[in-house]
Amino acid sequence: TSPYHQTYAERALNHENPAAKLLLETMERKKSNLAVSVDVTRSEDFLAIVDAAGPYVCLVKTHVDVLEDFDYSLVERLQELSKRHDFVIFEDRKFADIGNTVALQYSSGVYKIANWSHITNAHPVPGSSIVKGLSSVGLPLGRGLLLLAEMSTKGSLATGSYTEEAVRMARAHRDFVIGFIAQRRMDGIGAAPDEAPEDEDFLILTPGVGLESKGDGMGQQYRTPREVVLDSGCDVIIVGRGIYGSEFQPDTIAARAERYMAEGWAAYVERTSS
Ligand code: S5P
Repeated sequence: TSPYHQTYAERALNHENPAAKLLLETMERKKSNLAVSVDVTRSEDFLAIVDAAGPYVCLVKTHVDVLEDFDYSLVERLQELSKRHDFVIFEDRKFADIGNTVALQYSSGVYKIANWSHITNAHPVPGSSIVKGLSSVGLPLGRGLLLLAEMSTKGSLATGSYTEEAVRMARAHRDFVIGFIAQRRMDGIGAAPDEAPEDEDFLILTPGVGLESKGDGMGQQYRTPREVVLDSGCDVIIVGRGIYGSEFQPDTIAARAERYMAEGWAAYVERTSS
């Protein structure tokens, strides 16, 4: 059976990469394929949102560079919450430079992303040297990388042969590249029928998910959890403003997260039982 029909628990066994395994096991344990994306500028709001949504999510996606009062102690508090609520951490850094530069950006600077983020991501635009650079830092630490094979935005250039090349790049580095940011399953894409490895199992993490809105007036496009998980076969739904809104009210955040979690899981149950 294809990853589309397999359970997250079955798929955890197919993965050697510790970050991929951890994510799949967490999804199964918590019965959640929901990731919350927390794009706010104050650490206090950031931690309150993570704490409120934490019980309902398998993963927290961060953009630590938008925090105007960032201090490295924030990382320790995030790690505490990650232990308390049992979620994986994904810094959405979208690396896009030459191997040597991304290795420095990943390991060093103010954020030292590789120290604490189980998963990060990169644009495939520089070619496979970006994976080499990042894996020189991340692989010894048991980290995992997602390639941006597609984007959720209107007019995205990551389509067609670009997407196919991204999948080929991942296929050549399966120890470190655990999957994609994409809008649909990528199994077998860009491979001749006899070329796609039979055990190919990439994780698909998908942003652009919302129940109340179709877009944000700045190019973002939203689909529902059901469309994303059942129709398109994606594994993790990434929801930001649909959960934390503009008020950052803990009760509202928890209620919305619970709703997205329920919808995402129901779509997965329907998919794996069909
Ligand atoms: O194609 C993409 C890739 C990413 S990682 N489209 C996206 O929206 N993202 C990220 O997902 C984006 O950077 C933001 O952090 C999140 C979506 O947030 P929302 O508030 O629109 O749900």
